[in-house]
Amino acid sequence: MNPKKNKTALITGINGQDGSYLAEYLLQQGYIVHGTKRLSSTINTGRIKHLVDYSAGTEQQGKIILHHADLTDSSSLSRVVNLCKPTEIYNLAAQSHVAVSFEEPEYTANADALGVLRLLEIIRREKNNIKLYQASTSELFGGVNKGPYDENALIDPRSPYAASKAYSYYLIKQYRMAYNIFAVNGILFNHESPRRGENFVTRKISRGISKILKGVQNHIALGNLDATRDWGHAKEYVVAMHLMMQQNKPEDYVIATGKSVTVREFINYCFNSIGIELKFSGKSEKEIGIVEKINENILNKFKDKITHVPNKGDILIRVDSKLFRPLEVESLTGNSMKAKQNLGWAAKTSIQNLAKEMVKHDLLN
Ligand code: NAP
Ligand code: G4F
Repeated sequence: MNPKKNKTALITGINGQDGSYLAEYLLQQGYIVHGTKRLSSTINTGRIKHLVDYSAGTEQQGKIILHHADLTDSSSLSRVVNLCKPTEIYNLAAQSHVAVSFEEPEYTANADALGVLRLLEIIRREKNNIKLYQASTSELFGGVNKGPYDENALIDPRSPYAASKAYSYYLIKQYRMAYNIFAVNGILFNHESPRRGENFVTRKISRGISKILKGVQNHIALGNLDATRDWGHAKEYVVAMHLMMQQNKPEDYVIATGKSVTVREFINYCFNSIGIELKFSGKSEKEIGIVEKINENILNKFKDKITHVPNKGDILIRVDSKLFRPLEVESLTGNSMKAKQNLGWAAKTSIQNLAKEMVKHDLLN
């Protein structure tokens, strides 16, 4: 008998970037996959539409089974856990945007901090040994020193988002110790893909390039170009989530590539992938990215999708001070040696290939 056959997973936030990849991965592993979405997600299910069977007029008959639930509503969470009786819960749902958390701090805390408390309380009361994966984050580390950060690094949150995730991080540890619940924090560094939300910087850049080349906009407005991030591929990171949940002992893991680059370098990788070389000049909000050189052999590969070819000297990147955050995390690099040793997991996709994949996807779609 396939030992994985009886496993039932519940993924909160299944229609997010990570939820969609994790659902595909767990289906491949033989799981029965349930997921939660919100009423407002009805227009947001693009990433999982290939996993849902709408023909029957219900969302209960596809490869995955969808339920309505909200992290701010414990009765909805409790109802869904009761209905699908999961062996593993992956809590990926969150108000996941750092800048938005400064504008909606109370809502962010309700969903990202108290939401986890609600799930832990349900698991504690159910007494069914349900395992819990909590989507924790490198934002915990805040950047007080240079890193690379591992599982023992100082927690120093710098946004309402990070403070909420810090609360849930500690809660996971406490419930593990107090009630012997199998609960783990996956401390994931930034991970991206063609499915990344459009308001995160990497996707804003890849989509912005596509819009420039289709004549829809003439430049991309961005905030802090000096920020440094350790960017990996989301499709690989969901495998690490699953591995953490299969260990004998529940433990927290940092998941990262170990290499980081600035937003400006990421912009260059994206433009270079389609044959455009930029030159940056000016400082802070006066900084601009100007076309320096065009390699037509590379750009011509996409000629069917391009309606506007930029010229040498065109300004394609501008800095807008409104996009700076009240408090910035300047630099994040992770050390995932523990994951390599215990889980056999390591990141594979280079930042250059990630940038290339995202730009190509946005140009072709
Ligand atoms: P995402 O694309 O923003 O997906 C988040 C999901 O949460 C969406 O499906 C959203 O539903 C749902 N959601 C938001 N508020 C909710 C609420 N109150 N109740 C129920 N569902 C709610 O995020 P992601 O990039 O896949 O990230 C997944 C998780 O990992 C998040 O918890 C994030 O904070 C964390 N994380 C992400 C990264 C990263 O680099 N991607 C790194 C570290 C940690 P709607 O579609 O309805 O809005
Ligand atoms: O893409 P970002 O919004 O991601 P951020 O803030 O690092 O958060 C992401 O990663 C975290 C893990 O470290 C997750 F926990 C979190 O849920 C989320 O997935 O911004 C990256 C950097 C920042 O320093 C930001 O200031 O890019 C800088 N940036 C510059 N211009 C911009 C922009 N960010 C956004 N979103 N939009 C801009 O125009």
